[in-house]
Amino acid sequence: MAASLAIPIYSSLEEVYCTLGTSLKHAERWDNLARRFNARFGELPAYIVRAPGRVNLIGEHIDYSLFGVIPTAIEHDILIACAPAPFSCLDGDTAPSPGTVVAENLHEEYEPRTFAPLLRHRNGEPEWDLQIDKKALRWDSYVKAGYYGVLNCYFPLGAQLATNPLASRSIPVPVNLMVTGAVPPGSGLSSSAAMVVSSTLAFLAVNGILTDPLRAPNKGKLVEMAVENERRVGVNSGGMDQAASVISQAGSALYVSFFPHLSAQAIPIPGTLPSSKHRETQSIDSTNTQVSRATFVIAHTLVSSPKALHAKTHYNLRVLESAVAARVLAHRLGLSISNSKGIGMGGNEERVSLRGVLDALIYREFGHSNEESDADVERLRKGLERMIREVECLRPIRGAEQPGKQPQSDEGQEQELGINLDTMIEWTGMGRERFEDVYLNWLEVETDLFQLYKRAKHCYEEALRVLQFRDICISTSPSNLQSDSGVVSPVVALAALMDASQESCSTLYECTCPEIDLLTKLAREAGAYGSRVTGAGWGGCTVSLVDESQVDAFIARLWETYPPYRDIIASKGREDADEILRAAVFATKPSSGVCGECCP
Ligand code: NG1
Ligand code: MG
Repeated sequence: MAASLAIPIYSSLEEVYCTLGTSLKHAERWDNLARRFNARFGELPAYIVRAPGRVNLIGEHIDYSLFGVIPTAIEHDILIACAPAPFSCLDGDTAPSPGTVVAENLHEEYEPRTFAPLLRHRNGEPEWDLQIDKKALRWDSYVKAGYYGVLNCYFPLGAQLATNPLASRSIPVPVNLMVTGAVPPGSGLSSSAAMVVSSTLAFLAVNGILTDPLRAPNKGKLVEMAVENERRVGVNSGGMDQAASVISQAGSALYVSFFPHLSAQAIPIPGTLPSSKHRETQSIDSTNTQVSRATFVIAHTLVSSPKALHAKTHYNLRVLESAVAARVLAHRLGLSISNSKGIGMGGNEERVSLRGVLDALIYREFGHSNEESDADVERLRKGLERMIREVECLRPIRGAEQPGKQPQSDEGQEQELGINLDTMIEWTGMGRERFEDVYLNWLEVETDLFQLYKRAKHCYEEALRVLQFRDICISTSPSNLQSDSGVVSPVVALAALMDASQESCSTLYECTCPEIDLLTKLAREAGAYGSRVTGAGWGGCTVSLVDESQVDAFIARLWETYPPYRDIIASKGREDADEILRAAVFATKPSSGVCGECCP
């Protein structure tokens, strides 16, 4: 097995200022943004920064449980042009307070916003307050999220000021900025992370931090800042999107792992692997592999999923269920969770993650090591297989006082049961007060029944699928693989993992919706090797693995068969529908992560 490229995320961010080998299409966007900035603010921007969205190939809803995932940045990105504001360019006659921001967006539906960081006191300590309204979905909340990171890290207040070596002796400058985004919002392609990452970069740039080698954050730090501060908008996300947006390398997928700390590996994507030509030849003779390339095609369900608005009943509820499932498993398996570092969720070591429980099991059964050597990957795999068996003790059984009793009801029915809050607290072995302190004060959720079994089962099985996906991608000899159904090409094996992931997201994690289930089914019928939801789900996009030579036919077939696309064609006519359809379904190339340019 070939070692794939470990990316030095702790090297400096200098390459952010690269000479951009952008295509003409992109160069025009940069020029246009600079022109519009000039027209609005009376000068050219000092910097333009870029952060891309991402598509997740496999590993859904497991990043916050600290399991590795395989996303890749896409070409769609967010650009921010920015400059320190000369006083005369700010609206109004009075001098702006420190760090005032005038934020404009080239897209008309997003209104211009002006805001300034306020000082408030909590427990006697001063802190920055940018007043993010979590109840309203506002585009500038993501700009503010990025700004928080820069203010807290480089302009600390109170006691922090004396102890933080990065602290600036000056005050944050007033900023003019202009945004243009090409990542569709609410679609699982991480427009939010692209906004937060690009906003962080913009505020670092205008305050002179990005160009100061002694203070500029490295890529790992930039990811951490963006993850921590995106949570201020209300979703307790993992770190996949920000890592993909910052660290991705053109032409590769990214294996991102979060345990025991953030690390990333560029892995070749299956486009370079031989694949079977047609889906019908799924089981093929090993000597008969035809060399063709596979491509990822993204298709939008046209169902928008405003994740921040329904976090209580969807995303954050899943985070909580995963965390509590971990706690119950640790309790049931008698695993000590107190001496492992880096296993806690949301910065609390007591809130063990599903990955942390696995680590404690591996430590007890096989001895411990944090290195990701082949032997450790083997231990990880064995540990995952074991946990997949152990999660059976979380089955909600009607009338059972304790988890672990033999199931009595029929499986389908029992899967829907779930457990109520009282039972869940009892299962953790914690007192109510401590439970509330550790879990309910952390995340606000709304549900009658919690699903620990289904969530933990999805998580461990999905984590295993990620390892299998990675193994296939980095295998040096992409010859055909032996599988239960005979010999298959690597692409077919990857596609089978994607299909299994989709099934699990639909039935166990319940993060899809009827439109996603339908679109992935239609994608397979249209010739995709495999197809699945990508991103948080409940709407948004699917990703399909398609033979490169079949991409146009595949896309045309989806336009004809997915009812919402058909409706658009029926109401607008094929020609007028073209632009919408091309934006909804497109092939994607793995793109590079963040970059920026100092303007002359
Ligand atoms: P989306 O909604 O696709 O940007 C979210 C989380 C990820 C991850 C996925 C599900 C944010 C910023 N990102 O992604 O961390 O948990 O869902 O795999 O919320
Ligand atoms: Mg997002």
